[in-house]
Amino acid sequence: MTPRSCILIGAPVDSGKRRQGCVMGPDAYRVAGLPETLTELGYTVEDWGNLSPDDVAKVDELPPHIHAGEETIGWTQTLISNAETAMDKGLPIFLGGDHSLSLGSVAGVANHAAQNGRPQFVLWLDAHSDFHTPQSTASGNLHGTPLGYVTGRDGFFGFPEVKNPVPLENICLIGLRSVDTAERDSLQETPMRYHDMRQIDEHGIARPLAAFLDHVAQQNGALHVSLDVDFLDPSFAPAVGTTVPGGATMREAHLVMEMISDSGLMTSLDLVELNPFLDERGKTAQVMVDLSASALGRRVFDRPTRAF
Ligand code: B3U
Ligand code: MN
Ligand code: MN
Repeated sequence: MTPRSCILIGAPVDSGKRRQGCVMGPDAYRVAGLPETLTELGYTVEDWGNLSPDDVAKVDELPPHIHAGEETIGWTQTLISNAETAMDKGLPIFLGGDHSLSLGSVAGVANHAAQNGRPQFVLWLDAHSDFHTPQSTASGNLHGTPLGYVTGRDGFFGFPEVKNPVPLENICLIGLRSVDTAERDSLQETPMRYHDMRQIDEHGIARPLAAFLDHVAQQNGALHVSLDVDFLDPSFAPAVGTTVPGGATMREAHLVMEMISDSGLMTSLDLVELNPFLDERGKTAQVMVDLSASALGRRVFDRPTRAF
């Protein structure tokens, strides 16, 4: 069951790409009322403030085009240990920060699940598949690599060893519409469940999600949800560096979150890639807070009970 205590972990990671601004993300979620919203839903809320990365010496083995590798290694170290500790106390919500924070958040929660004898599952809500390695990424931006890292792909020199790689069968990606050729080729060889927007247009978003949630429930899994702002269509969520048109609507996104809440399976959550510098009067921060509320139990009615 979803715990009744939420731990807010500010992770103002801005090292995973060149365009700056995600450093302001954690505070934007606070200003948009995330702590109060969770309290109103009946949770005890602990705010651990904003973390900072460990200091890391130069790593010569990383390819030269990798941007700010050492800083991301420092974040990964800090986040792994904070994720492990937070999991004992409640449901951590990692306030990003760009998506490179998930190298640490996911590796950390997976360690905790392994210690408790539970399989770890990951739901990746994103326009991108983020399955690169430091060698396969053309951009050199490490926010494109977290799924590569946490599944135990090679080439992450200088990063903490991934003690409990997430099995590929335990990962579901929804919202894909921008996948690089190198990622696409490796993705297609894996047993991951990946669903692009075409599939969602054709079959709806509920079907693949329901199938995945059933699978997690059958195995008594711990479920980490990683929500990238660009999962949403930029018309609803403009505050992101990598807008890709054709994303999820507000209705699809809320439905996803409500189904996650109904399942009672979510054990940790990332809110990533919010760049408040690009926002329109706080609109995107507010949308992310509202979606978090749906994932944590906010409803119009308890359950639809009346026939029509
Ligand atoms: N796949 C591209 C673009 C990208 C990945 N994640 C985001 N953008 N947000 C890359 O740079 O790896
Ligand atoms: Mn992403
Ligand atoms: Mn993305």
